[in-house]
Amino acid sequence: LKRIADSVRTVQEEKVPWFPRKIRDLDKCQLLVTKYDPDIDQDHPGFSDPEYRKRRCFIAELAANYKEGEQLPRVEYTQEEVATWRQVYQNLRSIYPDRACKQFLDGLEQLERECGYGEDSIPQLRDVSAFLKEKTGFQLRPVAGLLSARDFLASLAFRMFQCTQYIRHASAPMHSPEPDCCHELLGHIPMLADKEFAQFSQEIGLASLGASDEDIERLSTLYWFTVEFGLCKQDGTVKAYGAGLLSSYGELIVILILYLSSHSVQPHQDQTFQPVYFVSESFEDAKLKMRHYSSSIQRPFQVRYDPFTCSLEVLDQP
Ligand code: HBI
Ligand code: FE
Repeated sequence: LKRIADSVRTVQEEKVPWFPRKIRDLDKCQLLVTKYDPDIDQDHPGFSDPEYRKRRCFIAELAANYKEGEQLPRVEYTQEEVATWRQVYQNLRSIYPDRACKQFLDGLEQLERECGYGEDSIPQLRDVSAFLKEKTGFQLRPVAGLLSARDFLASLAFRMFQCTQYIRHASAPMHSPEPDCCHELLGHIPMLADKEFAQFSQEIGLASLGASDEDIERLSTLYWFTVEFGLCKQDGTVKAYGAGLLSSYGELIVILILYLSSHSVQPHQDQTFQPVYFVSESFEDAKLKMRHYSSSIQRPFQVRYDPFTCSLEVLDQP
């Protein structure tokens, strides 16, 4: 009998994983995944560069010490770091008009006009966060590296985007296995200046709160094939809106050749180029499909975001 009672309790306790209710709770959503860490991964371009690893520790520390509501830390970037940024910026910027979707180009142009985006300096999270807050209500907070999917998605529910602040190693400017500031600032931020996309992102986040591990895995796959590697049809051709594409020169060049290969969802692999892409008929279409999917997630409660207090109302909780 005791054993039955114990197992009943376990089932009830496991039913709803903890999730943040107010924006300050995001201080507790900082679980990192270390799979591409330059201190651990021997294939990381910075693995045998002690200077680089020291720099990464310094910037990681800034993120680890950050608490919600504080001013976002500024980083004084070195000449070498700015040179890497310049190379990435110039290369990508030259092919965006051809390869990126309208919403992205529009966001990037606004960032260049109003937020100091350009090849000469790496934008500071503080400035970018203030810019986004005015456009779509999204804000940034610093994160030390690749975040667990659950914590990453949960922050989107609050229109908070967790942003890395270090830059990739100078020896490999064209592709990075982990997110870095080129990926965030060039790949993600221009899209987050679009109202519709911001809404889409928050909805994925809301769907993830308190979801089971299996559902997090599925939402994460959905995120991967849309927000990270999504393509959409525009003006009779295929354009990129996924941040993984828009921050990787090589990938952005080859997608138009590869996308014909398949349209189906497959387990992702992020070490080399994506073998499979997902093309939506339109951006709107991707949003509807995501909504349809997330409404199928079973939860014993509903969440409603209150934009006045930046907190969640949880309804029907047992
Ligand atoms: N962490 N820092 C960071 N940046 C991301 O873009 C990111 C992440 N963790 C997970 C993630 N993206 C997604 O690919 C999904 O797993 C949710
Ligand atoms: Fe990303």
